[in-house]
Amino acid sequence: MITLALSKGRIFEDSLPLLAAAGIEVLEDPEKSRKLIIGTTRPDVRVVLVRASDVPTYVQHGGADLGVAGLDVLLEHGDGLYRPLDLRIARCRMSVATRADFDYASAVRQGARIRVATKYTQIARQHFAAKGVHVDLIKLYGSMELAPLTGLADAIVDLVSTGSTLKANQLVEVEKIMDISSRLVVNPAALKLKRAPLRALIDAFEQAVESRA
Ligand code: PRT
Ligand code: MG
Repeated sequence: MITLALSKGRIFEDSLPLLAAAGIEVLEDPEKSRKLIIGTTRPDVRVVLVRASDVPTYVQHGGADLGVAGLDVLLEHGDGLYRPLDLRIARCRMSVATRADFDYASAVRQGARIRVATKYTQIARQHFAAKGVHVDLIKLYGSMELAPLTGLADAIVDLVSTGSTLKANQLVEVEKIMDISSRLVVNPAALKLKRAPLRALIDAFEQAVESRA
């Protein structure tokens, strides 16, 4: 049995065409069913539904053989996973945003200090360290846009797609940190034990990604 970890929502939706290209259809709609384990048209392949940020944990510890997770989630999780493929789905960017009246250029000159609220503390720490800026990180789990508006922080580091969330909260994107997309991650031990079927699945995904490029 091959177990694939996906999260509900955009990653699940965007993974369906890739699965279809590999000849796999899921037998249930996670938005309608409450089931967490979903069968597929391939009797030896099943999908487990987990929180987006739990996908690396499932794959690393063998709760799933492979999974799909955003680069943001993977960078925050750290090492320990084989990452064979950029699936180019669920694309967005990681950016710094501030209030329009905040002087970001001065705040990030060498040796300055800035207060940054984010869910992505590893990415933010690394980004400001590389610029030589001292950063006071404030860890949040959601509604990050509120932080600069309430004076909790000078800036936020968050994912941006259309930009409408920032705009609705009168924030401006002042710096792009990196482009983000979702990656296929594989448990290294599973790749040894189930080499042939996993390799075939990875190759099918790869071909599907290439043909969509
Ligand atoms: O929701 P939950 O807490 O369970 O987990 P999650 O938020 O991590 O899951 P989900 O499904 O929302 O996101 C899964 C992955 O999709 C992320 O890890 C990203 O790699 C990717 N992705 C792509 C995004 C976006 N686009 C995105 N726009 N993840 C989140 N957003 C959010 C962003 O945080 C911000 O709040 O959408 C808002 C901005 O969108 P715009 O269009 O207004 O700019
Ligand atoms: Mg979400």
